[in-house]
Parts: sequence; structure tokens; C-alpha cells
Amino acid sequence: MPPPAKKKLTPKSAVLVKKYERPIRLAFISLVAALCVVFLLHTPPSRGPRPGHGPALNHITPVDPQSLLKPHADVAQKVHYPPANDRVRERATFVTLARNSDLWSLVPSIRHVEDRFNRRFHYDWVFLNDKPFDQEFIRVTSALVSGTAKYGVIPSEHWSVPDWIDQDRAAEARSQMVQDQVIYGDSVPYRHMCRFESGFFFQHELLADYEFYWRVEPDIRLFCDIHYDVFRFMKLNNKKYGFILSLSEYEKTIPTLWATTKQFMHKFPQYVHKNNLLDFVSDDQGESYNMCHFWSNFEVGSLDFWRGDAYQAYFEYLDRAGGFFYERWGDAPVHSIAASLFLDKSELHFFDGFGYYHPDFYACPVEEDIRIQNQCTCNIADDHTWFEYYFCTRKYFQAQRLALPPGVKPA
Ligand SMILES: Nc1nc2c(ncn2[C@@H]2O[C@H](COP(=O)(O)OP(=O)(O)OP(=O)(O)O)[C@@H](O)[C@H]2O)c(=O)[nH]1
Ligand SMILES: [Mg+2]
Repeated sequence: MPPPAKKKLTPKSAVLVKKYERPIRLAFISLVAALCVVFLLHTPPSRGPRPGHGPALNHITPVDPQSLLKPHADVAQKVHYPPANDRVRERATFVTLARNSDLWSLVPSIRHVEDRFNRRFHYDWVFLNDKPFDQEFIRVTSALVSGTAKYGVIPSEHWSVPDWIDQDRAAEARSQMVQDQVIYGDSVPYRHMCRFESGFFFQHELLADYEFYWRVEPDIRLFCDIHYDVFRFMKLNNKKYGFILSLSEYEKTIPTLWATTKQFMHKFPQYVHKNNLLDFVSDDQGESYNMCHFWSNFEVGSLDFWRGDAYQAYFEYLDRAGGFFYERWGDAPVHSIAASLFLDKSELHFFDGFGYYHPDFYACPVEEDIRIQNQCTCNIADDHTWFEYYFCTRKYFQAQRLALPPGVKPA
């Protein structure tokens, strides 16, 4: 007879667990919840402002522009920052002329402008090129821009030698400039670039809907936070042209630019503003050009000014004279002379507090409290703004009859 099957004995503890299954589960959940509460209560609070230092300005939370300390230059220029909670946006865009090969020197420029300004305001960005942008350029740049990025090709008539130019004479002029060691003296594309930036960028169809632009170039840096809407600022203060650095032009690139300008002024005196800033560009009431110009790799300006009658007539006159090809007229002196002659001097603006670099020069705000407030990362020792030799911002202050900022020694 087979032995009886052994009855499986359940241990007493297992019986008890089975019996009290629900209360045990409840007790376990309560214990975990209690531990969570204890953990949360004992986590140290996030670090607040250190005593005596005030709260650091948060980069994203909007700062009331009215609460900002103004650089001396803004007080002297009697400008106002846009009011808090001003929801009005301007028809404005960044604009960059670039080749596909400029991509990796442009990327840090965009990142700086976005980090310091545009990630709060999300303005559009128009990229222009004489050839179609490639897919990598479009992918990388559009990923960085917080507004809408737009890509345009320049019409060939805005990037070619016009038929009234004597090509042999232009080629001879280029060889002479090579002998004279003029930078970009032999370059035809550089001349197209200067002519395009002087006379055509604001006519591109992608810019048609905008009133203001901010020019950005490869290899630039923006060192400080900008907490107010710069385009709104332009509108509210009735500004038409803003710059950061100003310096001297190489005379060999523009031998006849001033003579041509004087002919223009003689022919069209109606375009010269009665309250102009001639003293910025001339030290002898217009007899000669002193080579001072706003450094146009940074510009915030009114597109409508360039599209207006005075500038249109001026550019047409210069273009017919041929100096973009027979010499190497730059858009910087052309824009600067036009802004100084055709605008009311109150419509020009020197931007302070931004911190800027384009090879090879720096602008770093001279006042330390501004550098601290705007969390600037520039070293004041690098600043070129107030140099007496070669740079022209002192002359601008003189022409506008503005007192120099504290810390800037009179010449
Ligand atoms: N599409 C296109 N863009 C150009 C060309 N040449 C220059 N650019 C752009 O025009 C602007 C001015 O050119 P740059 O080479 O920076 O001229 P620059 O600032 O006078 O000289 P650098 O001191 O070399 O910077 C930049 O935004 C360039 O990317 C060109 O042939 N084609
Ligand atoms: Mg450049």
C-alpha cells in the first residue's frame, strides 16, 4: 500500500501574513509616504540671494526696464526704456549676410545674440546670400534662432558689376590696391558685399515687412544682458540709426568718396538735414572727411531711412560715380556719412551697456555698476571705445555735445 500523500504544512507566519495582508500593505504605503514627507522637509531650500548682493537678474523672467540702472550715455542722450509689460512688438528682424562657408563663425554670433537678448523677445532673423543656402546652414541656424528664421537669395542685379562700370579700369584699380597693400584690395566679392550692404539689403523682399533691423556678422560677441526691447526702444525714442563702436576708415579705400558726397550735397541741398551731425564726419565744416565712421558690422537701424528719398538719391549718385568698383568704398563710411548728414542728430544713438566684439576690437561698458547689472563677461581692460587715437566715439560725444561718462578721461 502506497504511503499516504504528505500534507503540505503552511508555516504559521505565512498564515498570519495572509490574514493581515491588507493592513500590512496599508502600513507599508503609509511608511513610504511618511519617509517622503520627512525627506522633503529636510531638503535644504535653494540658495537665495546672498545678503547684501540683491537678487541676481534672472535671464528669462522679464525685468522691468524702468528698474534698470542706465549707463551715463543713456542719461546724457535722454533716452527712455520701454515701459514694463509693454506688449507692443515692432516690425523688426535681425539680418545677416553670409556665405555657406561662414556657418561655423556665425553660429557663436547667433548664440550670443539669442542668449543675451533675443531669447526674451523672439524677433525674426533674415539670412541673405548671393548663392542658395545649403541644408546644413539652414538646419543649424534655424535651430538656434528663437524667432522665425528666413533664408533669401540676393537678386543678381544687386550682386554684379553694373553696365556703366569700365571693367578694365576697375581691374587696374584693384591691382594698384594690391601694390598699395590695401586689405581686400583685390577682392571683387568684397566689393559686391560693400555695395549690397550700402544700397540693397533693405530692398530684399524678405525685409519688405519690417521697419527696423539689427545687423549681425560672423565672429561677433555680445557680452552683456540686454533687458529691454531694443527695437521698441528705437521706435519710442524716435531713433533711426544706432551703433556701438566707431573708428577711422583706411583713406586708400575711399579717395574720392567725400568729393563725390560734396557734389551730391551741392546738387541736392534739400536732403541735408538742418540739424545734422556733420561735425562727426568733418572737422572743418564739411571741407574734408575726417574718416570717422560707425562700425557697421553692428547696426540697429530704420529700414525706412535707407528706403527714403534722401538715401536713395545719395546711393544712386555714389553708385553711378563708380567708387564701389574703382575704389573700395565700404558700407560703413557710406552709411555713416548718410546718417550724419540726412538725419536729425537726435535720431542717432550710441548704444552703451551691451558689450560687443568684432575682430579686432572690443566695446566693454566703462561703468562697473552697469557691467555688474548686465552680467557682462568682458574685461574693461580690452575696451577700445574711448581710445583717443583711431577711434571716434569721443568725437561723436563732442559733436552731440554730450559729457563723457564718468571714468573716461577728457583728451
Ligand atoms: N553671401 C556672401 N556674404 C559675404 C561675402 N563676403 C562677405 N560676406 C558677408 O558680409 C559680411 C561682411 O563681410 P566680412 O568678411 O565680415 O567683412 P569685414 O567685417 O569688413 O571684414 P572682417 O574683418 O574680415 O570681418 C559678413 O556678414 C560676411 O559673412 C560673399 O562673398 N558672399
Ligand atoms: Mg566682419
